[in-house]
Amino acid sequence: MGRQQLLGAEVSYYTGKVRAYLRYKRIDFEETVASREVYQQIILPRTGIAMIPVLISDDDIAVQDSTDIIDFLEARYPQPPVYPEGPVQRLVALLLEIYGDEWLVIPAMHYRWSFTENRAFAIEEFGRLSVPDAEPEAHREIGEKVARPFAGALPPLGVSGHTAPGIERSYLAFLKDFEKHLEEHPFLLGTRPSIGDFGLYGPLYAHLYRDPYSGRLMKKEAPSVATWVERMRDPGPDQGDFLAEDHLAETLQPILQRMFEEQGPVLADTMQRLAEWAREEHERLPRAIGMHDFSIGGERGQRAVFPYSIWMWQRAYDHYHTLSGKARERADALLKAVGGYELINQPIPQRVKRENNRLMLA
Ligand SMILES: N[C@@H](CCC(=O)N[C@@H](CS)C(=O)NCC(=O)O)C(=O)O
Repeated sequence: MGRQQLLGAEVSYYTGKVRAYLRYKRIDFEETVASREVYQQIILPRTGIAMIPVLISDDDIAVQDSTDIIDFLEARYPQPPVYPEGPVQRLVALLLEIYGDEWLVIPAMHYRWSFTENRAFAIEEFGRLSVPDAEPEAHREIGEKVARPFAGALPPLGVSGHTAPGIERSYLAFLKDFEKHLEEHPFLLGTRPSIGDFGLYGPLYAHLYRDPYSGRLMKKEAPSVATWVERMRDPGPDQGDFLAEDHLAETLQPILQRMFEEQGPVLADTMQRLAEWAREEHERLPRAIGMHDFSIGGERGQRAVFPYSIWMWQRAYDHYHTLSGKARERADALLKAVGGYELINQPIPQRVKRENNRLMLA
């Protein structure tokens, strides 16, 4: 097979996730910077939306969405699989992908856009990637313009002066827990990465490692997390294995517990809100359907309701509901211990699907 083309950027969250996956799988690919020109000439015409990352496969199929890209490639390059065979390990991998994709985006965006040093760094980068040939002075100006919608995503994500201390508390507690886990295990589930590691790498690379202020913070507070980022970025030749017999390290429990405590209520409420929304007539499903309350690190705030999260949740939910017998018992014991049992046993009243890169009611 020939080469895959990845359209994205170093500063981009979800591009990092796919890039790490491609490198781990040793898939031959070329990365093209998503400049303004690339958006106009390739991304928009091929996908209909202004989002990265985009994969243009070696047989010219365009795929957007980091999860869809990974699943598309996983079908073509099954070895070594990033979805563990072990049912409990697979469940945990899917859960932590959701946590990385849909929850750690809160600290990632907060640190990038609320701290002057990171913000200036990101703006310069946005400018440089948007118009690579422009003069350096033009980068800041163009960067400011291009960055505006990203920085503007803070209120919908629930980042405010009020929630900021909670976001930082929650992130630092996560770092501490992940640090403890990584002191014993190179990856979440053993000596090789799973879809859960790729999900966490999204926020933990571009924003929380690579942005200068957050990078120093990570190296100081959680040096093993920084080393894990480097291991994910440049995977060595040894491909390792998942822990035998579907074993799960106990050090993952506090991480899952925090996920269910903070993100769990948001997922539950998003499901209800989506079902209510679906009872009325609408032309199409927007990215956000109103606002709801949430708590993070002990602070309460308001954030937008994102139906996309339910598409991610369906993956973990559907996997769990295929389990029976001993596997189900083991999954249930874990879920009860980390506070996720009720949520995963709550039927999804309105499902969603993705078609032509758009989310819609199923
Ligand atoms: N769930 C999508 C999210 C993609 C995404 O949000 N990409 C960002 C860059 S990292 C983007 O292009 N945002 C533009 C926008 O939100 O309009 C994925 O996994 O690919």
